[in-house]
Amino acid sequence: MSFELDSEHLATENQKRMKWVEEDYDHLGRQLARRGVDIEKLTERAAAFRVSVPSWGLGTGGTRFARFPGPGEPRNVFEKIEDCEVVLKLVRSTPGISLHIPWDQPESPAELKSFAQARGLFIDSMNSNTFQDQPDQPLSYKFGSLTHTDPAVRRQAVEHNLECLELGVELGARSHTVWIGDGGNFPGQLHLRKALDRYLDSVREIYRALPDGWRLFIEHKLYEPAFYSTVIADWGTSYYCVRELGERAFSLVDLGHHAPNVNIEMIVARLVQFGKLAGFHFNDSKYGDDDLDAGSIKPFQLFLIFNELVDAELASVPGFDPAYMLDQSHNVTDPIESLMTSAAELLRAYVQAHLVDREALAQHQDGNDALLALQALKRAFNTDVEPILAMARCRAGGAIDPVGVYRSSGYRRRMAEARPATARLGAGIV
Ligand code: LRH
Ligand code: MN
Repeated sequence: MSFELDSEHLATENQKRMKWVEEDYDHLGRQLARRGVDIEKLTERAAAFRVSVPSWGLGTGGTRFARFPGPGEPRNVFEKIEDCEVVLKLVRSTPGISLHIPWDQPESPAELKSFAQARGLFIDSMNSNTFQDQPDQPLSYKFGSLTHTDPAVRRQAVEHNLECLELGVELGARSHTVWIGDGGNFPGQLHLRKALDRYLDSVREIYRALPDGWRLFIEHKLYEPAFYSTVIADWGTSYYCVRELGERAFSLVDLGHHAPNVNIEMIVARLVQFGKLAGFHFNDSKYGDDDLDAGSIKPFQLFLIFNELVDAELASVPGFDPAYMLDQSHNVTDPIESLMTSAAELLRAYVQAHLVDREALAQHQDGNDALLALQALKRAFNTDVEPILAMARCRAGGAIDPVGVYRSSGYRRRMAEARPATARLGAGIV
């Protein structure tokens, strides 16, 4: 496929919008100057913000009931990378791709790596998969993987993770993410303490094989696919495990993996304080692990999470180096549009969090002035920073209006022609 989203079209579309961006940017600049904020410095920070895209987010997602494929779906990892190039071209903040194995297993790792590099992309985190059985797999993960009662199944799951590490080294990745769905559907099905012991025995082997300079990310999740007990169900269990494993193990926070109303920004503050925050799988949800677009349901929560992250960044908390990744399932939208929009929503929360007057906030906190403390946060959250986001994208060679440029480019229509749909109807997240 050689259809390029050409720079001329991008430039023309930006030209149409440049006047209002400059007007709004200058106006916001004056407003922020009154608050002692230099808009140019903030725009530089915005331009440096990075978030990785999940390879599994480029196809249409689904649920256990059904998946309704969209036109021009990527049929392999190379076409997923082509679509990631479009996202990067238009929003400029997404050079990293997280891969999922075996969904993205390449025949030639070197070919895949150079294919990505040629498009300005790099392979970020590797993700193993012991929550599905592969066609030629000797032993089933129906009753678990790294925590299975059968040592042979645990062995098989550990081996798969070790293969992901080896492949990741060839692809230039620097971290490995382990999420397992292991758990039980009924009381008594699992011995809750022994299951965790088995987990630690297995993951220690993976940790021991971690290549130099790599980090291991442990991802907790409250429930699903297990519906009564999940072995790594919450941040406390994850934190205990990463402490047990060693200094290169960290706890990854997927926003959708918590019970409704859990204070996720406080979990973030704790993991930052303990020096064990791996980073994030950003998305949003109303009920369960809905994997909806980041900032689409609870934008204030997203802001409060970035408020904790920016506070740590400005305080130069030792070892603070979170990996920002999206992990979403695009069931009813064009995945490219959702990924671009979500990357922008993360950047919005990050820039707004830099607008918090932290000196004033500290005074209100020390003075127990709850109302003014909240107002200090709300004032930042209620600031429309869109001109900064648009200007940062535009100065970096991206689009002032990514979705507008993408739609008028006809990319999806061209992909629908170039990528005849495979007759793969069915269900599931990918
Ligand atoms: C589990 C999860 C995990 C991935 C999967 C695709 O719900 O968040 O991060 O492996 O989604
Ligand atoms: Mn996730």
